Amino acid sequence: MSDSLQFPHRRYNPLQRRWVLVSPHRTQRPWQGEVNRSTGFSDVHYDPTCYLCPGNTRAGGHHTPRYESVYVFDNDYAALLPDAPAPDAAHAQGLLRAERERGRCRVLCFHPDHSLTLARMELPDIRKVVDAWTEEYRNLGAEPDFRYVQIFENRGAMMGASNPHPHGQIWTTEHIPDEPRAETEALLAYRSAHGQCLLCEYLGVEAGAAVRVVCENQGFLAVVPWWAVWPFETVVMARAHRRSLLDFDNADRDALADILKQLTTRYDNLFETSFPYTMGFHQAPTDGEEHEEWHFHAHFYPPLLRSATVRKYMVGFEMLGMPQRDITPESAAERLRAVSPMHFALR
Ligand code: H2U
Ligand code: ZN
Repeated sequence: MSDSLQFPHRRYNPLQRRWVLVSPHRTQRPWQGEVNRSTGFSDVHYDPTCYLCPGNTRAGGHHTPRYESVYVFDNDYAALLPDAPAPDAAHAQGLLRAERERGRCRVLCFHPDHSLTLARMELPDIRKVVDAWTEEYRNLGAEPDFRYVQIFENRGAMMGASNPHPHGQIWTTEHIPDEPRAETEALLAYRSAHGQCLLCEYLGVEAGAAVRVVCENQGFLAVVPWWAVWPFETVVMARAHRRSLLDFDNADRDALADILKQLTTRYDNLFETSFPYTMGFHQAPTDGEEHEEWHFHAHFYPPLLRSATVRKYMVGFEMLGMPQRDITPESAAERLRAVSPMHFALR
């Protein structure tokens, strides 16, 4: 990196059209906090009190069948309802504005084994999760009331996951939520200004520079983006211009399973823990438009900073001004590249 980037500066995020403050000199600060180690792995393969383990009972007396690979069900405590009524007409405009938001929430169990995580699942089993995500996106997206399908995983108690059993969620909404809406607008604006896809171009820049690359395969490139806010934040981009999971061929689906395993393995190895994160896919809205501008990618937002227990807090200037980071994206990527590609618990 050029010497000029050793001093405080701000970096532009063209995908979300905002800035992040980078303060590289602060990484020299002494650290006297705790540096604990805890693997965070369960060695319980079946937990009789887990509502996601096969054969158990969930809230409201629902029964989880003895599933053998993946299992999807409607969230018993769904944040969105398919038939929610519209708020009163008095809220149609003015300062107390409200709108109807219909939707559905689904829970997807990745595997019947309670102790596993994506990082420690076998590739053919992760591939079944990719196929289930694809079917959910296809089916929920085909419902005319729902214009966006958000697939995500909250991993670890630090991120508020209620249960270590390997699972993710899928929420679909009547309106396109703010994050994917902002990205849609940025992708459209870049395309009309440059005649190119922003992420196709960005992928080329990152592959050429190599300094922020964490891992890759034939179908995907994983980088700590130039504009990362979280210390070890990554973006996983499809190498080819794919609008959504529905544009994927068989090789793309295998490659997605592989890159997810590679990346989560490196995350776990970094602090020898079950690395917490929120991850999710951004892809074309399902509002009936073609969305040629869309380029499938995943965001990983992990909270950890220094060890299995020391996390970054978004407080102070970051809540009131803008996000800030000390460790540069380049050194975060270097550290993720330096760990073994083999999971520490499987070695
Ligand atoms: P999280 O661990 O990411 O919170 O996901 C678990 C979801 O499972 C959560 O949204 C749902 C919760 O509402 N759930 C059920 O649908 N049924 C249950 O019996 C318990 C939890
Ligand atoms: Zn379980």
